[in-house]
Amino acid sequence: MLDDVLDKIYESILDGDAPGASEGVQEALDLGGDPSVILNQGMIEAMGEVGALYEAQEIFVPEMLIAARAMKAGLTILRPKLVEGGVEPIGKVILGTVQGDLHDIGKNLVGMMMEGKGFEVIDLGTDVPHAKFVEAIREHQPEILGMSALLTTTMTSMKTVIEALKEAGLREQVKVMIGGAPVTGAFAESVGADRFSPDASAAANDALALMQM
Ligand code: B1M
Repeated sequence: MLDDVLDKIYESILDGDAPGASEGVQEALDLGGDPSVILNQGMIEAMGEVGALYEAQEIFVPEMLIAARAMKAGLTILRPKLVEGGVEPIGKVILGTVQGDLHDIGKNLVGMMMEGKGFEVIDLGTDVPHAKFVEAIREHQPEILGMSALLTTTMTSMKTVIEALKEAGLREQVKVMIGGAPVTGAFAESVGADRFSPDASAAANDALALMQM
C-alpha cells in the first residue's frame, strides 16, 4: 500500500503534478511512512529520473522546471516531519547556492536536515555572490558555511568564496562544507573546503561532527 503511494509521488513529480505530489506525500505520512523513505524513494529518485530524461533529450527545461515545482510542493508537506525534534540551536549555519546557480532543491533539503539536528540555518538563497557570503559570515558569526552547486560551471565559485574569506581574515573562524551533484571529496580538498557531504542526511551529520573539531 505504501509502495503504491510512493509510486504515485514518483509519477506526480515526473508529470510535474504539484497537487498530486502534495497529496501523495500526505497520504504516505498518513499511512505511517518514514519521512526519509518518502523523500528518498518517492521524491529524490524521481528527480534523478528527470535528470536522466533531460540528458537523453526526452524532456527539456520547462518540464524539468515543473517537475521541480512538484518536488517543492511535496517538500512543503514533508518539511515539518523532517525537521521535527529540533531543540535549542546547537550552532549556526550560513547556507547558499553559489553565484550563477539557481538550483535549490538539494540545498533546501540540506537546510531542513540541519534544522532537524538542531542548527539555526540562515539561508541566503541561490545565485549568491561571494561578497554576500563574506558579509553574512561577518554579520552572523556562524560556526559553519555550507555551499551548494549543481553545475560544473558554477562549482568553481566555491573556491572564490573560500579565497574571499581568507582575504577578509574570516577563514579560520568558520568551517566550510560543500556539496551538490558535481562536487566530490577531491574537489573539496582542492578548493580548501573542510568537508564534502554527498547528501542532505550526511551533511547534517557532518555539520555535527565539524562542531566538535
Ligand atoms: Co538543471 N541541471 N539546469 N535545472 N537540473 C542539472 C544539474 C543537470 C545535471 C541536468 C542534466 O544535464 N542531466 C545539468 C548540469 C550539467 C552540468 O553542469 N554538468 C543541468 C543544467 C544543464 C541546467 C541548465 C543550464 C539548463 C538550461 O537552461 N539549458 C539550467 C541552469 C540554470 C542555473 O542554475 N543558472 C538548469 C535549470 C534547472 C531548473 C531551473 C529547470 C531546475 C532547478 C529548479 C530548482 O532547483 N529550483 C533544474 C533541475 C530540477 C535539475 C535536475 C533535473 C535535478 C536537480 C535536483 O533538484 N535534484 C538536475 C539533474 C540531476 O541532478 N539529476 C539538473 C534533486 C536534489 C535533491 O539533488 O541537488 O543533487 P541535489 O542535492 C543533493 C546532493 O547533491 C546533496 O544533498 C542533496 C540531497 O541529498 N547536496 C549537498 C546538495 N547541496 C549540498 C550542499 C552540502 C552538502 C550536500 O553542503 C553544504
